[in-house]
Amino acid sequence: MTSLRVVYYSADQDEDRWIPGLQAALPGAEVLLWEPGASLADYAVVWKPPQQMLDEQIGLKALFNTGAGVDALMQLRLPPGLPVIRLDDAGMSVQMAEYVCHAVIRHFRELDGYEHDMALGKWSFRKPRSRLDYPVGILGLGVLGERVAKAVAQFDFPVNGWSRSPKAVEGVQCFHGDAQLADFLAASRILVCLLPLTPETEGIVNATNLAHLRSGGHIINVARGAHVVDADLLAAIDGGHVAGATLDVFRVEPLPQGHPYWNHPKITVTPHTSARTLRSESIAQIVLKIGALERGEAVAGRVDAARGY
Ligand code: NDP
Ligand code: OXD
Repeated sequence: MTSLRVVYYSADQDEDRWIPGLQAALPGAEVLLWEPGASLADYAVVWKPPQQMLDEQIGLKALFNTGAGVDALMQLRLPPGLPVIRLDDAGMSVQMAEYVCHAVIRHFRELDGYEHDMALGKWSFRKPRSRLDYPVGILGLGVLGERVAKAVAQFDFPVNGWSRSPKAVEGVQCFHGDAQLADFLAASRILVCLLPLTPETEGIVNATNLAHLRSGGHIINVARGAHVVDADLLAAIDGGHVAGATLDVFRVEPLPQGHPYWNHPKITVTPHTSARTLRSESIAQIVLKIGALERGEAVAGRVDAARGY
């Protein structure tokens, strides 16, 4: 691939690792850090770029997002028709499956309670629970949600999934569309959010929807903080309808000091780490897709700007 130019920009300022990786995988291409006034490039590889980059880079053939979620990009004015391509798994789905299965099992097996007892030197048993009483509902049955649903089903939990369009996933009871959301929730006790953040999904974990869930369950948010109405989740936990939550993503990140989630005894927080972007897998995927685009082929992971994901 000679004479191609690729610009890289990440709000995480990790160009020292990405640019040499991209350059090594694209010998013959020129890979450079985007700065105001940078030369026009054929492709951009970005995470949370500034509007100025999109306004200046008027020669792009495609824009690659170094994450699965494109909500930050969708806030910007993108050149009409510019293909935006998200990471398509690239090693994320197995991480998400590990994280969610861990959180589901920790709640179902009451491992927090045992840990507490052990710390007190108390050797006592809790009555085993039935998996049938702990159906797990996954909001979003995309690349990550489907993998998570199948992983949870491996442990014999009943699994429900909710998506925008109808789906058939083996071992998963599939619901779709707004009209089936209440039925999906009523059939679930543990709720996992793996939706993209769009105007339709923002605030979906709210008082009304939480009230539809079977009581005594657990909320796992691994998508975006703005999916959850924080005050409603806290009220549902403090009121006893929801037993607790495992939260990896927040409206403001890092989670501000003093936020009620930090020290809540029924809430576990982690620092947006449930599925990390793996650099070498991601670079390999992006480079393969640049090659496909140069040959005029279609690539997976193309974002539909009208849908917002
Ligand atoms: P996908 O685009 O592959 O899947 C999204 C799913 O959500 C699809 O099943 C889609 O339905 C469904 N969906 C979207 N909008 C609606 C709606 N209005 N009503 C019902 N269902 C809807 O995304 P991924 O699985 O790859 O990723 C999901 C999200 O996970 C990302 O957008 C990102 O925010 C988050 N993420 C978090 C990470 C972390 O570390 N915490 C890491 C990576 C991603 P349909 O299938 O019908 O289109
Ligand atoms: C992503 C993320 O969307 O890291 O990829 O959250």
